[in-house]
Amino acid sequence: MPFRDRYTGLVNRYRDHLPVNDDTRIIGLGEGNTPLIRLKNIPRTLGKDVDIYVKYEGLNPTGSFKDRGMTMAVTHAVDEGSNAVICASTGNTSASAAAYAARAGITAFVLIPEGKIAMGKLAQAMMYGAVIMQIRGNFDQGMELVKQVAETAPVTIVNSVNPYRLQGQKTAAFEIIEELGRAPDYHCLPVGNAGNITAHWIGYSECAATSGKEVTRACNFCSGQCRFAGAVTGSRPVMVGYQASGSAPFLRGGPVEDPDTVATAIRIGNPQSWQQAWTVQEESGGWFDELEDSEILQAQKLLSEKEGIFCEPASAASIGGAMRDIRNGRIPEGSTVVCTLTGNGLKDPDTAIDQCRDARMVTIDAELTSVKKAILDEM
Ligand code: AN7
Repeated sequence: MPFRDRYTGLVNRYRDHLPVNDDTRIIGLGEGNTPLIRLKNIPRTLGKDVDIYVKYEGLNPTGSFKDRGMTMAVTHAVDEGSNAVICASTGNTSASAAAYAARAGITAFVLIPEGKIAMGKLAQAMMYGAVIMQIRGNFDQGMELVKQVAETAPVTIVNSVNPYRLQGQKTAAFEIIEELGRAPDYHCLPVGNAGNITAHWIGYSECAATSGKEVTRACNFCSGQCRFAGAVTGSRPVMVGYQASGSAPFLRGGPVEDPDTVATAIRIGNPQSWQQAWTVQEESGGWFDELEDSEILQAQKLLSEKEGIFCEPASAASIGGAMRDIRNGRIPEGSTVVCTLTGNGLKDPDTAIDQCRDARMVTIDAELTSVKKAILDEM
């Protein structure tokens, strides 16, 4: 492959569909282009005729889908002359903001809830050199503080309230359509702030526009002039959002005061894209549902064990929810389903090890007979 054609990230790949011009300095780390993996073993256990694909966003540069949005948000912040970005975060946004800020040579300020973010994410924010503010409070309180401080301080917010974030994240829908040759019938995602489900809907809607079907929300940056160059599709998926029961404002019909869940990434009680998410649900004919922590962890383990794919707990809500809705027929047989695995399992080793107390692990002497015996015992 000629050097100029190598993959350098989603902004270059989808340049014509993103708010950049020819001389924009792109802050990128090769994000996007993540695998869409067809599940082999789980569908068989469901006893239903469905095609399930997972979009493994945990393989982005910092291990989550946030990188798609962050390359766009930080590119734009730098383009505007900003020297610092700020975010509140349950973990992944802070890791991503820190990495892209490092790449750009600017400062990242991150507000995280003390004691409630997964260890891998904290390690990332520290390593990338962010200024970390652990708050004695939750994500929602951090978010309010960030919005207030950004009114006067010279910092650019890179949470998903920044519209450039959603522009970057919409490219996941482009990739799925290119690979499947059409939109899936159902697209299932874990929902926290609801930025990602909104971004996917923007992406699918822009693709649908290319075949001349009615589209209700055009690209904000090109007034609907863009023409998606990939596979042509007139259809859009039904969008399904899953939340953790202890942190499920979309199921309760309003903000949750004190959200709690093992899936700390989606420990969010006051979603920033509240209205947009309801619009997505209405326009796509989709729904929200909730999973208990135990169901989330079960799905995470099942996906690892049966398919060799390790995602973080929050991400597993998508596959856990989809499995339930396939079993009960809400997602009918014959459907093609895509589940977004938003973050890498390595982000949260503590939760993983905690639930593997029955792991097949023995401690033995460093000698051949012991190894042989262990093999025979486990066969
Ligand atoms: C793995 O990092 O909000 O519904 O501050 O990390 O777009 O909020 C993370 C969210 C799903 C929810 N899965 O996405 C943060 C943060 C993972 C996540 C979500 C998040 P949105």
